[in-house]
Amino acid sequence: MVYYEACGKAEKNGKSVSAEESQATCNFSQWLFSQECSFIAGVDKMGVLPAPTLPEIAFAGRSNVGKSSLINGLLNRKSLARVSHTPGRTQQLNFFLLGNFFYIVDMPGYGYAAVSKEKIKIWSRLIQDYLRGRVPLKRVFLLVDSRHGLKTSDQTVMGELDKAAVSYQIVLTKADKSKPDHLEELMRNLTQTLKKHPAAYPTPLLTSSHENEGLQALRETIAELVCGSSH
Ligand SMILES: Nc1nc2c(ncn2[C@@H]2O[C@H](COP(=O)(O)OP(=O)(O)O)[C@@H](O)[C@H]2O)c(=O)[nH]1
Ligand SMILES: [Mg+2]
Repeated sequence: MVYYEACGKAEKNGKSVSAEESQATCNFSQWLFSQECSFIAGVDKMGVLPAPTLPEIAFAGRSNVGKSSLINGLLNRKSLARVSHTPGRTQQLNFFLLGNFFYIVDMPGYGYAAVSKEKIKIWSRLIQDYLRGRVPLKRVFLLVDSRHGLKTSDQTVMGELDKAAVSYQIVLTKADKSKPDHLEELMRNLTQTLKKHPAAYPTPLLTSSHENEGLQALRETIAELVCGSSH
């Protein structure tokens, strides 16, 4: 029962589901994210992408948004961040294989201080190359710091994703740093903004890696995307 409660509401896509179904989704996603996770490849614009044989989900966001913390939190481990911080890999698409089920793609952070324009140019070229016809990519999770909301660089990336018609979803990070009123207003405004973005998933997810908030909901969203809903 404790296990079930840890998994949140008995609801899927806004519809109520039975406790049994909710429990099964929860069990499956927790099992999925406890699988072995291994670094497969760091890919730059000249590089070769892994064969498109498995589904992929990608994480993107400004530098320091909390991407490494979130990915580590989802997986309950620390190794992914270490790999992605390795010099030379910070401007690559880093591919990780979870079990033998799907790839997690850690995208380069963008929008950092003085070099933001140059970095976003490099990032844009890389993402465009990656996105062009990348059939197995199920969704890009675009991380946004809940204290700051959307920055210009986030909007640029959202424009790129809309143009490439790649499904993406905003994940708000560091929820523990803000008051509930601020978060409520941010969610309301974002939901309005997202209506104007054709490739955006309409609802953002609210998370805190430090307080383990929203991580299970994100695991379940990903499990559904990569493995379908039959679990
Ligand atoms: N308060 C709070 N800080 C966080 C959270 N997630 C990450 N951080 C902090 O934000 C900073 C950047 O985190 P990191 O995961 O390295 O971000 P990345 O550059 O996007 O990979 C670090 O100091 C983290 O401790 C969170 O959920 N809450
Ligand atoms: Mg990082």
